[in-house]
Amino acid sequence: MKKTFIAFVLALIVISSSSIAISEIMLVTLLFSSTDDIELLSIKTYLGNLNNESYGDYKAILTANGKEVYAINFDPSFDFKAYREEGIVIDKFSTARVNLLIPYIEQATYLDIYYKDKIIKVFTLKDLLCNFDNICSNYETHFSCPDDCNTFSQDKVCISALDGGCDPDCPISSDPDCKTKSEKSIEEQDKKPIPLWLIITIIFAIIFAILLFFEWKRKQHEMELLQR
Ligand SMILES: [Ca+2]
Ligand SMILES: [Ca+2]
Repeated sequence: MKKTFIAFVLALIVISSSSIAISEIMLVTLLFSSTDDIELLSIKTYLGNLNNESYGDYKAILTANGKEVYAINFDPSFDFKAYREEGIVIDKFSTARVNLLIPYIEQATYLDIYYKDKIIKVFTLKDLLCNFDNICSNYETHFSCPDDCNTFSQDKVCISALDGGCDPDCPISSDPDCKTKSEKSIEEQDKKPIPLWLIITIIFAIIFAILLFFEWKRKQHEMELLQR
Protein backbone atom coordinates (compact mmCIF):
# COMPACT_ATOMS: atom_id res chain seq x y z
CA MET A 1 0.00 0.00 0.00
CA LYS A 2 2.82 2.35 1.03
CA LYS A 3 4.79 1.52 -2.15
CA THR A 4 1.72 2.17 -4.30
CA PHE A 5 1.23 5.56 -2.64
CA ILE A 6 4.91 6.54 -3.19
CA ALA A 7 4.69 5.44 -6.85
CA PHE A 8 1.52 7.52 -7.25
CA VAL A 9 3.19 10.62 -5.75
CA LEU A 10 6.29 10.14 -7.97
CA ALA A 11 4.08 9.78 -11.06
CA LEU A 12 2.27 13.00 -10.12
CA ILE A 13 5.61 14.83 -9.74
CA VAL A 14 6.83 13.57 -13.14
CA ILE A 15 3.55 14.52 -14.86
CA SER A 16 3.40 17.97 -13.27
CA SER A 17 7.08 18.74 -13.97
CA SER A 18 6.74 17.68 -17.61
CA SER A 19 3.59 19.76 -18.07
CA ILE A 20 5.34 22.93 -16.83
CA ALA A 21 8.59 22.29 -18.71
CA ILE A 22 9.93 25.51 -20.14
CA SER A 23 11.55 25.33 -23.55
CA GLU A 24 12.14 27.41 -26.67
CA ILE A 25 8.83 27.74 -28.46
CA MET A 26 7.41 29.69 -31.41
CA LEU A 27 4.13 31.54 -31.33
CA VAL A 28 3.01 31.47 -34.97
CA THR A 29 0.08 33.75 -35.83
CA LEU A 30 -1.74 33.01 -39.08
CA LEU A 31 -4.59 34.89 -40.72
CA PHE A 32 -7.05 32.72 -42.65
CA SER A 33 -9.50 34.13 -45.15
CA SER A 34 -12.79 32.38 -45.91
CA THR A 35 -11.28 31.39 -49.28
CA ASP A 36 -8.39 29.57 -47.51
CA ASP A 37 -5.81 32.24 -48.28
CA ILE A 38 -3.32 32.11 -45.43
CA GLU A 39 -1.11 34.99 -44.35
CA LEU A 40 1.71 34.72 -41.85
CA LEU A 41 1.16 37.63 -39.44
CA SER A 42 4.03 36.98 -37.04
CA ILE A 43 6.38 34.48 -35.44
CA LYS A 44 7.87 35.01 -32.02
CA THR A 45 10.45 32.64 -30.51
CA TYR A 46 10.76 32.77 -26.74
CA LEU A 47 11.00 30.59 -23.63
CA GLY A 48 7.62 29.21 -22.73
CA ASN A 49 5.42 26.28 -21.97
CA LEU A 50 4.18 24.18 -24.88
CA ASN A 51 0.72 23.25 -23.72
CA ASN A 52 -1.37 22.69 -26.82
CA GLU A 53 -4.66 21.07 -27.57
CA SER A 54 -4.61 19.43 -31.00
CA TYR A 55 -7.86 18.86 -32.88
CA GLY A 56 -9.51 20.01 -36.09
CA ASP A 57 -9.42 19.47 -39.85
CA TYR A 58 -6.44 21.74 -40.39
CA LYS A 59 -2.91 20.64 -39.55
CA ALA A 60 0.40 22.50 -39.24
CA ILE A 61 3.45 20.31 -39.79
CA LEU A 62 6.97 21.45 -38.96
CA THR A 63 9.64 19.76 -41.02
CA ALA A 64 13.40 19.52 -40.61
CA ASN A 65 15.62 17.93 -43.28
CA GLY A 66 12.50 16.69 -45.09
CA LYS A 67 11.11 14.92 -42.03
CA GLU A 68 8.11 15.79 -39.89
CA VAL A 69 9.28 16.91 -36.45
CA TYR A 70 6.04 18.30 -35.02
CA ALA A 71 2.36 18.42 -35.99
CA ILE A 72 -0.68 20.11 -34.53
CA ASN A 73 -4.32 20.07 -35.61
CA PHE A 74 -6.53 23.13 -35.40
CA ASP A 75 -9.61 24.83 -36.85
CA PRO A 76 -9.78 28.52 -37.68
CA SER A 77 -12.98 29.97 -36.26
CA PHE A 78 -14.81 32.56 -38.34
CA ASP A 79 -17.89 32.55 -36.12
CA PHE A 80 -18.95 35.35 -33.83
CA LYS A 81 -22.10 36.17 -31.90
CA ALA A 82 -24.14 39.03 -33.37
CA TYR A 83 -26.96 40.77 -31.53
CA ARG A 84 -29.88 41.39 -33.93
CA GLU A 85 -33.52 42.32 -33.56
CA GLU A 86 -34.44 38.65 -33.78
CA GLY A 87 -31.94 37.85 -30.98
CA ILE A 88 -28.42 36.46 -30.83
CA VAL A 89 -27.29 34.90 -34.11
CA ILE A 90 -23.99 33.35 -35.19
CA ASP A 91 -22.43 35.43 -37.95
CA LYS A 92 -19.12 34.96 -39.76
CA PHE A 93 -16.01 37.13 -40.02
CA SER A 94 -14.27 37.22 -43.39
CA THR A 95 -10.96 36.32 -41.69
CA ALA A 96 -9.88 34.23 -38.72
CA ARG A 97 -6.72 34.59 -36.67
CA VAL A 98 -5.02 31.41 -35.46
CA ASN A 99 -2.26 31.28 -32.82
CA LEU A 100 -0.17 28.12 -32.85
CA LEU A 101 2.42 27.18 -30.25
CA ILE A 102 5.12 25.10 -31.88
CA PRO A 103 8.48 23.93 -30.51
CA TYR A 104 11.43 25.91 -31.80
CA ILE A 105 13.74 23.53 -33.62
CA GLU A 106 16.84 25.16 -35.08
CA GLN A 107 17.01 22.81 -38.08
CA ALA A 108 13.31 23.24 -38.98
CA THR A 109 12.97 24.69 -42.46
CA TYR A 110 9.28 24.62 -43.39
CA LEU A 111 5.87 24.96 -41.78
CA ASP A 112 3.33 23.20 -43.98
CA ILE A 113 -0.41 23.83 -43.59
CA TYR A 114 -2.79 21.03 -44.50
CA TYR A 115 -6.56 20.83 -44.82
CA LYS A 116 -7.79 17.25 -44.56
CA ASP A 117 -4.49 15.76 -45.79
CA LYS A 118 -4.18 18.26 -48.68
CA ILE A 119 -1.31 20.72 -48.49
CA ILE A 120 -2.61 24.29 -48.92
CA LYS A 121 0.33 26.48 -47.88
CA VAL A 122 4.07 26.25 -47.19
CA PHE A 123 5.97 28.82 -45.14
CA THR A 124 9.76 28.84 -45.31
CA LEU A 125 10.91 29.54 -41.78
CA LYS A 126 14.66 29.42 -42.10
CA ASP A 127 15.39 33.03 -43.15
CA LEU A 128 12.46 34.43 -41.19
CA LEU A 129 13.88 33.19 -37.90
CA CYS A 130 17.50 34.17 -38.57
CA ASN A 131 19.23 35.64 -41.62
CA PHE A 132 22.68 36.34 -40.06
CA ASP A 133 22.95 39.96 -41.28
CA ASN A 134 24.02 41.35 -37.87
CA ILE A 135 20.69 43.21 -37.62
CA CYS A 136 17.98 42.05 -35.24
CA SER A 137 14.82 42.47 -37.29
CA ASN A 138 11.59 40.91 -38.61
CA TYR A 139 10.76 37.74 -36.64
CA GLU A 140 14.24 37.26 -35.19
CA THR A 141 14.61 37.09 -31.42
CA HIS A 142 17.55 36.30 -29.16
CA PHE A 143 16.30 32.71 -28.95
CA SER A 144 15.99 32.06 -32.69
CA CYS A 145 18.93 34.24 -33.71
CA PRO A 146 21.54 34.94 -31.01
CA ASP A 147 23.99 35.95 -33.80
CA ASP A 148 21.86 39.00 -34.71
CA CYS A 149 19.94 39.67 -31.48
CA ASN A 150 21.65 40.07 -28.11
CA THR A 151 19.84 39.63 -24.80
CA PHE A 152 18.68 43.27 -24.74
CA SER A 153 17.80 43.74 -28.42
CA GLN A 154 14.33 45.03 -29.28
CA ASP A 155 12.79 41.72 -30.37
CA LYS A 156 9.42 41.69 -28.53
CA VAL A 157 10.94 39.30 -25.95
CA CYS A 158 11.84 40.53 -22.47
CA ILE A 159 15.03 39.12 -20.93
CA SER A 160 15.34 40.82 -17.56
CA ALA A 161 18.99 40.04 -16.86
CA LEU A 162 21.88 42.11 -15.54
CA ASP A 163 23.74 42.04 -18.88
CA GLY A 164 24.81 45.65 -19.36
CA GLY A 165 21.83 46.66 -21.51
CA CYS A 166 18.30 47.83 -20.79
CA ASP A 167 15.93 45.55 -22.70
CA PRO A 168 13.26 47.83 -24.28
CA ASP A 169 10.84 44.87 -24.29
CA CYS A 170 10.86 44.70 -20.48
CA PRO A 171 8.90 46.85 -18.03
CA ILE A 172 11.49 49.31 -16.60
CA SER A 173 11.21 47.83 -13.11
CA SER A 174 11.96 44.25 -14.21
CA ASP A 175 15.33 44.71 -15.97
CA PRO A 176 18.03 45.75 -13.47
CA ASP A 177 19.87 47.59 -16.29
CA CYS A 178 16.86 49.88 -16.86
CA LYS A 179 17.27 51.94 -13.69
CA THR A 180 16.80 55.69 -14.10
CA LYS A 181 19.77 58.07 -13.65
CA SER A 182 18.47 59.31 -10.28
CA GLU A 183 18.09 55.73 -8.99
CA LYS A 184 21.63 54.93 -10.13
CA SER A 185 23.13 58.06 -8.49
CA ILE A 186 21.34 57.25 -5.20
CA GLU A 187 22.68 53.70 -5.37
CA GLU A 188 26.21 54.94 -6.12
CA GLN A 189 26.03 57.36 -3.19
CA ASP A 190 24.95 54.49 -0.94
CA LYS A 191 27.88 52.41 -2.12
CA LYS A 192 30.49 55.21 -1.52
CA PRO A 193 32.86 54.41 1.40
CA ILE A 194 32.90 56.73 4.44
CA PRO A 195 35.70 59.32 3.84
CA LEU A 196 38.88 59.01 5.94
CA TRP A 197 38.66 62.58 7.27
CA LEU A 198 35.23 61.80 8.77
CA ILE A 199 36.53 58.64 10.48
CA ILE A 200 39.52 60.55 11.97
CA THR A 201 37.26 63.41 13.13
CA ILE A 202 34.89 60.95 14.85
CA ILE A 203 37.82 59.14 16.58
CA PHE A 204 39.23 62.47 17.82
CA ALA A 205 35.78 63.55 19.03
CA ILE A 206 35.39 60.32 21.01
CA ILE A 207 38.90 60.66 22.54
CA PHE A 208 38.18 64.31 23.41
CA ALA A 209 34.87 63.34 25.05
CA ILE A 210 36.61 60.62 27.12
CA LEU A 211 39.34 63.07 28.22
CA LEU A 212 36.69 65.64 29.19
CA PHE A 213 34.86 63.02 31.22
CA PHE A 214 38.00 62.00 33.16
CA GLU A 215 38.90 65.68 33.74
CA TRP A 216 35.41 66.31 35.09
CA LYS A 217 35.67 63.24 37.34
CA ARG A 218 39.13 64.39 38.59
CA LYS A 219 37.81 67.88 39.41
CA GLN A 220 34.81 66.44 41.20
CA HIS A 221 37.13 64.26 43.28
CA GLU A 222 39.26 67.31 44.21
CA MET A 223 36.14 69.24 45.24
CA GLU A 224 35.09 66.35 47.49
CA LEU A 225 38.54 66.28 49.14
CA LEU A 226 38.44 70.04 49.75
CA GLN A 227 34.98 69.82 51.27
CA ARG A 228 36.23 67.23 53.78
CA1 LIG B 1 18.96 39.59 -38.93
CA1 LIG C 1 19.36 43.78 -19.26
